[in-house]
Amino acid sequence: MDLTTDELTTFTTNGMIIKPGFIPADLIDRATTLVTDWYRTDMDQRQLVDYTQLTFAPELSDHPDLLALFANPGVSGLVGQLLGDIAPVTTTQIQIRIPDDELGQTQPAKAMHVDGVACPHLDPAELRTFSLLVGVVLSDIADPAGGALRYVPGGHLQMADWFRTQWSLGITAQTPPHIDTEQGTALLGKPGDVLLMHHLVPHAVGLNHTTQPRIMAYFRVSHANHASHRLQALRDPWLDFPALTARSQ
Ligand SMILES: O=C(O)CCC(=O)C(=O)O
Ligand SMILES: [Fe+2]
Repeated sequence: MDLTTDELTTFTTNGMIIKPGFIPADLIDRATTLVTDWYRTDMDQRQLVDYTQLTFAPELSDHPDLLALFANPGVSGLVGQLLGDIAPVTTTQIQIRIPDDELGQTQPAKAMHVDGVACPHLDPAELRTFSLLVGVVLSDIADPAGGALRYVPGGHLQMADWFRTQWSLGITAQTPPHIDTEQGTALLGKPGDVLLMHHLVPHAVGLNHTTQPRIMAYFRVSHANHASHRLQALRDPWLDFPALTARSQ
């Protein structure tokens, strides 16, 4: 179950690791049933902008069947290997990209960004950062045009450089121009795949031109000390990853 040396090297270099089919099928079935039932019966399209900015199915964010995707020993073990001590994870974010054709409005796209810094809907002087994004794929994502998450491999090092040398708190740009224009690599996958992504990896999402909703569950994980050094963690990409510090030098 451990991350291999190659995977740790991939994480250091690319800022992310994908573990295909990592979550047991029964946990995935319970979570997908919950979310797809909500999608069919409880979703209120008038709240689409809020859902997209924050979370879909907000009333399910602490549901045990969603939290179980993170709290199972396998995922916790991987996270512990990267971060060591973590702050408790108490909420799930659900992100759905709805097929364009099913909407009477456009679902807002997300330009290249790192989470928690200069969020368009928040005060740019406020940081809502964390250490590691854990993404669990809950639908088949076979087509990059299906609203797939797009990430920039290695972008965590470029972002840290920008935060160190060009950026200051309160700036509203979410990334430097050379990152903003990147297309990014589409995260394709199947239910049960897990993405472990460094908090500084820039990513974006666009419209879903297919007929299937694209569904992800995300957990934002903080190293136990993250809240006391948010600014430094933007500039030192390994501050929250004690196990990787030596490897990245
Ligand atoms: O829709 C997604 O998969 C990711 C959305 C995103 O980047 C975010 O909510 O911060
Ligand atoms: Fe994001």
